[in-house]
Amino acid sequence: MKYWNPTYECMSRKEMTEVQTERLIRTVNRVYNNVAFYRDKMQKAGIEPGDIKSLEDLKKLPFTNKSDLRDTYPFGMFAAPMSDIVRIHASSGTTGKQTVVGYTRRDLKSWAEVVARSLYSAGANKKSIVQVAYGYGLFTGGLGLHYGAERIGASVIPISGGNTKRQLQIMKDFGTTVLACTPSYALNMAEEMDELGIDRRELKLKVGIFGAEPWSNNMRKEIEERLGITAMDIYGLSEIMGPGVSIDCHCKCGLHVQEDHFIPEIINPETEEVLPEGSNGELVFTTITKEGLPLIRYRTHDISSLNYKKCECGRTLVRMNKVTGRSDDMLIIRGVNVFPSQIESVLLETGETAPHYLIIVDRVDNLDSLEIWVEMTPSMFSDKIKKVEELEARVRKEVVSALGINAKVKLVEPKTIERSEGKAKRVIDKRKI
Ligand code: DLL
Repeated sequence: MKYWNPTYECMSRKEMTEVQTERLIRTVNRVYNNVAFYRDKMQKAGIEPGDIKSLEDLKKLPFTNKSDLRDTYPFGMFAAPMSDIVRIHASSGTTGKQTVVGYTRRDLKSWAEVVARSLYSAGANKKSIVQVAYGYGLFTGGLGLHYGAERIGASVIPISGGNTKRQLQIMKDFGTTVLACTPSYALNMAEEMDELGIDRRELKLKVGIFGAEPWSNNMRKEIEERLGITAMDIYGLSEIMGPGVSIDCHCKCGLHVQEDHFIPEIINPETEEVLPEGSNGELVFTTITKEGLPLIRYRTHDISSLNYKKCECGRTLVRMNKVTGRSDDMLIIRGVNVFPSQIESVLLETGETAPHYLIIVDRVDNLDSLEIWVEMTPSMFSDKIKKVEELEARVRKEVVSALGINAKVKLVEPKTIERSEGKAKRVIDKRKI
């Protein structure tokens, strides 16, 4: 079967609107009655639950920010009593307190359902052997994929992240067909395979379920070629649920959002105005089935756009464009906005370096500087200095012409740049240190 749940994945827009409206009204009542934060916020804005009668009314509701979760740390925004919370996750974040999220039993069921749909959409089924190499623990990646994979009846290998040699041994011995991990870790595995002399034909791997960090389509191609698989993009964030908020289908032309659980909007991050279909802006989600931590108009800071056109795969769920980065990851270099994924795309496009890079931004004499370290391939490493310099100049030219700003490109020895086992760290911004 092609779809895990065709009733919801393929329903008409009219039916979806009815489902969403009913669930939105229920959620607004729930947060108003159970969460002091939302009651106060709505009262201040002069809104009562009764004012929300249709999806059009969504925009009357106030936004929720990550800082609201931090201010009410740890459980202040939970809408269910702790006796009904059966799981707690947290996202580390780079600054300050963690963001804590709680799930009721029903929430866990919904989560497994959306991940089950995602796995089906990516081509997995009950015969699949799924190696979950996302981290298990407070991070939602491991357990999120785990229960979704169990839900479809696949055989799950809960290996978690790290110990790459063992990952590959198990992948080979157990006949893993689906690998779930971050794209940067998948690349790390491909490299380790080359080093160990494992031919990809010795593996049964067919599909990768990659997400939790931005990755370009060029990176997708690179991983697909090196592992001989089809690489699917899975998106999600702990505050909203975890992995499974949206997923690619075989068309790879946008990620279908599980709209009967999460209503997406795109806003202008500065003015907070809702933008029309197709516009690029910040993704905002309202959860409409969650009991533990329902969130109204949660600002993700992720940049994307929405597409309601019919998809070839038959799903009617709205598609969001591949997330190219977060507004807070966007580098402003001498006034020009640059996403790390844009740099990644250019580097991989040249096809002459290894796909491992690090972006270093600094301010020297009051001027921003951009330096890109990119690894040489092992064969290039033995080349003459002149050849290396020529390549440096070529890559630099490509980067400068694509980004429109000056940059220094430095080819570094193989294995100089730290490898990732989870979310990769690609940028060092010394201006912030
Ligand atoms: O990363 C959940 C997840 C786990 C998603 C496994 C997919 C697979 P957080 O740690 O809360 O949750 O981080 C959420 O990661 O706001 C995005 O900025 C980024 N992100 C997640 N998936 C993608 C993706 C998990 N497919 C934050 N593409 C989000 C780009 C992604 N960025």
